Amino acid sequence: MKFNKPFISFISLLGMAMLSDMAFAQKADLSLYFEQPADHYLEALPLGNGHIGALVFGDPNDDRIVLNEKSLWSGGVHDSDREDARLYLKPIQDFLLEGDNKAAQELLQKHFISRGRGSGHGNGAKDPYGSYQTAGDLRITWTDTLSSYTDYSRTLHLEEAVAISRWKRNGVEFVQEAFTSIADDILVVKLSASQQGKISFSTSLARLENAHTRGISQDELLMTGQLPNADQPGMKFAAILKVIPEGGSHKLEGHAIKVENADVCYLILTAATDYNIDDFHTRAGDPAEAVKERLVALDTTDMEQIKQRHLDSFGGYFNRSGFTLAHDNKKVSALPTPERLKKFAEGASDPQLPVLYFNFGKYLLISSSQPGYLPANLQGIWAPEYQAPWNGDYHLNINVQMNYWPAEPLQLGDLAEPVHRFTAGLVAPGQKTAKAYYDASGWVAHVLGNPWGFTSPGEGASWGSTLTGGAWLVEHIWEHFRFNRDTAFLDTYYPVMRGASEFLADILIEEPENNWLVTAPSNSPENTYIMPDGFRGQTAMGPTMDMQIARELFGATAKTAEILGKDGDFSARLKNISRQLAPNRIGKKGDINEWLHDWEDAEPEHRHVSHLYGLHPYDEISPWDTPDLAEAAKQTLLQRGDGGTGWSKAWKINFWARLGDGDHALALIKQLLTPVSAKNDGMHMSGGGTYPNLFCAHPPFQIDGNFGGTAGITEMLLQSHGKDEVIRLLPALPSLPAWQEGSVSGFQARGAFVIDFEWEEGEVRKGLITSMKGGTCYLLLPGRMQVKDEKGEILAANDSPQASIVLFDTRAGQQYVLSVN
Ligand code: FUC
Repeated sequence: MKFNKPFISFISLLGMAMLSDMAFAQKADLSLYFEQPADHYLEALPLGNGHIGALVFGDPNDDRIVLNEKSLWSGGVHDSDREDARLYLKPIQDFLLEGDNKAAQELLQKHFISRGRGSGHGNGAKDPYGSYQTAGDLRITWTDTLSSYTDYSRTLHLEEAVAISRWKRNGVEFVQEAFTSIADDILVVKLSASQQGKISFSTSLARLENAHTRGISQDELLMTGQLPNADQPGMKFAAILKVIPEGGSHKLEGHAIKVENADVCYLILTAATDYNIDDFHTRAGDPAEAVKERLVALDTTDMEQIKQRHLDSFGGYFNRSGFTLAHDNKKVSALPTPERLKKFAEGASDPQLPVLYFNFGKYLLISSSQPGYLPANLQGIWAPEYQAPWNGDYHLNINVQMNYWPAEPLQLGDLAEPVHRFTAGLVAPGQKTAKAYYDASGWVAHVLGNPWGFTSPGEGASWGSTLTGGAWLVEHIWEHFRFNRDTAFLDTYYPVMRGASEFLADILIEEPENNWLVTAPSNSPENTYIMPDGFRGQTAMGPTMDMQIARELFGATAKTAEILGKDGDFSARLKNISRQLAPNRIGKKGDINEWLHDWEDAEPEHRHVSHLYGLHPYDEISPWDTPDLAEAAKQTLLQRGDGGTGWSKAWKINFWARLGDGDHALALIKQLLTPVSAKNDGMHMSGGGTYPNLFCAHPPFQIDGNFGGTAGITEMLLQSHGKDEVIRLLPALPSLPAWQEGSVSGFQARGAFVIDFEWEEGEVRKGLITSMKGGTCYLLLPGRMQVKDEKGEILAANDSPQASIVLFDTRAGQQYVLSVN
């Protein structure tokens, strides 16, 4: 068949019209878009205000919104320390010093793990350790489900933090709009239609266990419950749902509220527990009263104002920073999100997908971590489970830390408050653990963390002995200072740093071959060595990661003491000890040794790359300060390969970015964006990727990879680590054409500088540095560029085509312009 020309152009016009309609439905870099309701939570749209989390399925027949309250944990405060463990410390260390790791590990498993069931091997919901749990479901069951619906779409708008579903039924267009407000601490769902009187549904709150829902008025449902905690009273919780219809009628019917023929209807939900964030040994007030009071205090006469307050509070975080790439491929980027993932994996160009992933990570951080609440956990704030994988806890050997990697560089350091507070909360229980196991001063936390102050070793020798989990958390305190130069903050947290240093300084022992100081017993997170005699084990002394963390912690504590003008002797002691720590060593394969000896790896492609902690997040290894070690780090990564779990791939983006290899970093972004089916939510130790709703797949769903991926992208665009904290623009830009034009705004560098810049043809063309605290700015100034102050005076110029490091003094609040010479 032959078409004439006018017909073809009619068809293409039609195509364009459809495309622009779809483009209206989503912004390629700022929305998640679907053409079906979710039938799995890994297809649902996440909302959160750091306290209340929601996963919206968007079903026009019977909608499910999974609810979470950040502190809703089973279990409770419990003594998991073995009081006699310290008696076994020396015998275990002696075995290690003699090279009998097998005997050391066996003794450790018998006497040096946590008391009781520990985390219940990741299934501790009914143990004292507990599990993060869902608060239940909010259901919206429409009255008319017989006639079918058409024209369905649902979109998560990241800039507004609003989830919208649309559909048509019997010629009427329906819209469901949902958001969680940081400002008012509520979830709001608005149901509207294109004709009056069409909103008819019933709504209920359901939880499968330990809860009871009842109507407390014609328009309010109250769910209350109490979770298990071994033989003691567990956590109490409550959720309240209020229905505010306009027009029509409504009434309480059993445990549900039925609304008939309304024009518009709002649902408002809030939730609380009796967890006391300031002191987890005591209980906060009755959560049922708390939620009722919150609703009484809320003025619902002007719902538009509530929406505006939401947009303002969320936007206040989201709009601080931005990243754009100029190129788009609308043919792919206008498709539903799961199809974009699929096409991207097949090799289609979709430059906006990594940008979307970046924006989504920022969105998730704002939504799952707000000051005054617990940190983002293994699933952020989103869990439909009663037994979350690994209890949805705070793993301290990479996971919770990775959650916070994007915070400081995206000017969201205030959202790291929960992890700083959490760290401070570990000091008291960690002091007890330090005494019980090591007879040491200071405080320790190992691999596991929960809201109940768990600091004991884990219950398995093969993974539970890493004793630098707490020290790694302290890095976030120091990094917060590096980025913000906030001395008052440092003063507040100095005792936490000091205590972590005291512990490590106290427990180090001298190994016999080189007389280096080492930790013992410990693990290199979850990896297995093969000793020359063939023994495969995990219990070790002086794993490289511990040594790197110790150097970082001692250095940070000593510097802090100097800044604060205190503890001169202690800081001298730390500096002295630092010099005796086992150094990084390059092994026979050209890689960095993971253990004190150059032992073989039982799993050469193991997901943890702990011995590169010194490359990232810590910065004692870099291509410019330590080129040999940087080369060995590269060999390590090549030998490890690009596989692994979601978070492992995300970490590797950061590693390659720090090695200045944007192409390899982009290859890892591709790896991380490998589509994983929502149904693949079982436990796998490799394979990671991305679920249809862009949640990171370990599998199962684990949010750390989202945050690590976002942080990795920032590392590709801006770095400020290493000696002198030199600001480097585009340190690891991929060579792919699609990345050659773009912009960055509001990224933060160490030294308290905020940076904006634009690039074309892969070259920075202009930029702006805002100095927040004054001080000297070290900048790797791109070739043929200059820096001027606000008066137009040239402060630094680079006449050569190569980038070169310049420094200039800045004043707080002043801006410095980068332009081409
Ligand atoms: C660490 C990792 C696992 C998983 C768990 C929650 O132990 O080794 O892969 O992420 O945390």
